[in-house]
Amino acid sequence: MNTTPRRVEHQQTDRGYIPVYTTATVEQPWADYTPSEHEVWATLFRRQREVLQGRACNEFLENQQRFGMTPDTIPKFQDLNKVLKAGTDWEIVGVEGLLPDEIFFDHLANRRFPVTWWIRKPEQLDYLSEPDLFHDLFGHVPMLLNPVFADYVQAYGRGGVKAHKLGADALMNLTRLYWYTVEFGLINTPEGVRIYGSGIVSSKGESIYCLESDSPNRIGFDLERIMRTQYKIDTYQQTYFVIDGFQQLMDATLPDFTPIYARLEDQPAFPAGSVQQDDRVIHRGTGEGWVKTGDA
Ligand code: HBI
Ligand code: FE
Repeated sequence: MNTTPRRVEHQQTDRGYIPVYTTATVEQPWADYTPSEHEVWATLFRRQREVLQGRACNEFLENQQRFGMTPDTIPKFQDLNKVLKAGTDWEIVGVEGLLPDEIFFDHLANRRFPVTWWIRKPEQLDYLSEPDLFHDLFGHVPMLLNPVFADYVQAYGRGGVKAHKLGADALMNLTRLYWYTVEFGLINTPEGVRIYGSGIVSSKGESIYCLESDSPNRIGFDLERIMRTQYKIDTYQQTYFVIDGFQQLMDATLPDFTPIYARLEDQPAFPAGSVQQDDRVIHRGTGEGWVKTGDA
């Protein structure tokens, strides 16, 4: 099996130049993973399970354990799907990598989570610029066992289908919501601020940085604030938004976003690292020691 994914095109977006792969779903070629690929999984799995103790929220850690993922081998989508289907009626589908937005949204709206079948190379343990199996499986799939979060991701997908019809501005607003919640979200818990965002839990450096560095802002969740906030994909985040519970995410998606998008169209965007007057500031970032992804 040729484990080089089929790169079909690159797409210029406001976030940079990103690869977009074939849009079909694919079978996970499990028997073709090499010992070196299982080893990459093992190394990352052990490293992140350790770093996330006391940093990731309990919902993430406990749900991940319910899947029975181990460092021994790359999990089989089929096995995970038994747990996921029974738990929240979601399922994993194999994909080559990043999908065009509207196809990605359609999967989520139908409770299918696209998981990249290939895993990063040993020299990419700390960083790669696109989702791979480790990010998708280790990072995203556990939270889909949380009923409220599972419904939120579906609601996001439905919102995406709608936003895609409304146009580029609406889509940009909605994509920021995904970025600052599903990918880079933090949550307030009785034990302190914890991680639930997938982009963080799959990164050792950012798992430590987001909670322990003085550099980034940590600001209370606010839907419209997030929809106006720019983000970077190739650095650690300069701002993290902190929810008080997963129901807060679900509640935020209940209203129709159409009038919100219309209102936001006339308002300037906020730079990624800015602090605004009405922000519920949990930590005001110093902006110092700001890190390029993969440096730490
Ligand atoms: N495709 N496979 C995959 N995984 C993603 O996380 C993903 C995607 N396509 C688009 C995308 N994410 C984001 O731009 C969405 O928020 C729109
Ligand atoms: Fe992701």
